[in-house]
Amino acid sequence: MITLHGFAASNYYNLVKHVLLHKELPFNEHLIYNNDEQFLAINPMGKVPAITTADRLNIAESSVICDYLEETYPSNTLYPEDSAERAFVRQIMKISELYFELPSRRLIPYVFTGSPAPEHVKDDIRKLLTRGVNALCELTHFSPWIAGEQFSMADIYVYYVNTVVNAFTPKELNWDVLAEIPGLKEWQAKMSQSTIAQQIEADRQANMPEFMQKVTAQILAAQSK
Ligand SMILES: N[C@@H](CCC(=O)N[C@@H](CS)C(=O)NCC(=O)O)C(=O)O
Repeated sequence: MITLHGFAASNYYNLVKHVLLHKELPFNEHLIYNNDEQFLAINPMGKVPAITTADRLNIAESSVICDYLEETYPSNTLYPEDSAERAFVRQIMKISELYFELPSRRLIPYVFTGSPAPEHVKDDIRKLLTRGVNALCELTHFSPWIAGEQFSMADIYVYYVNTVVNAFTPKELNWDVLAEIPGLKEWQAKMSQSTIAQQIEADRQANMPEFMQKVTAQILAAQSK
């Protein structure tokens, strides 16, 4: 059976979990945090999530795990058959990772330490997000799914990326980034209503107090050095 390693407060963890649930694959959840030494043996990068496959192979990087799951378990498919259409789905995922997720994530340390991000950092982040907004305005369809008629990996991927964008940019940048893309907020709301997304959200909320405790302890330890 597949084991999913990580914690439910992580949006990357949750997007992989959503794929596993969508594909109706049996899996165990192994609760482990990045700073646990034991985790480095599973993922040398120390980043959540990772999976251990039924064949005892460890795989990390969420998009790589998504591809592995699709290729190994093609039922309830999440990529179009046509290679050009598949590339289009992956293009949307990659742009949302590079230009939405990663810039938004740069705000996290400032949020947790309570110190405001310097203006030059905010400017850098705004520039990257603007490129992402422009590209996603061109590429997304919401007809009814993000890449067109077929529900795809991009729907799951971008939905969980957007949870991070939405958690930090409105407050820290005073900018509702998601509202810039026509149709995106309505689609995000629809995605959040699925049974799978609701289960994942309940699990995320249950994990939040412990996650916050861990993060606070890490910050205090770093400050006392
Ligand atoms: N590129 C990785 C990013 C995963 C990631 O950044 N996960 C966060 C948790 S949400 C993490 O492990 N952060 C700790 C760190 O960056 O060292 C992926 O797609 O899986």
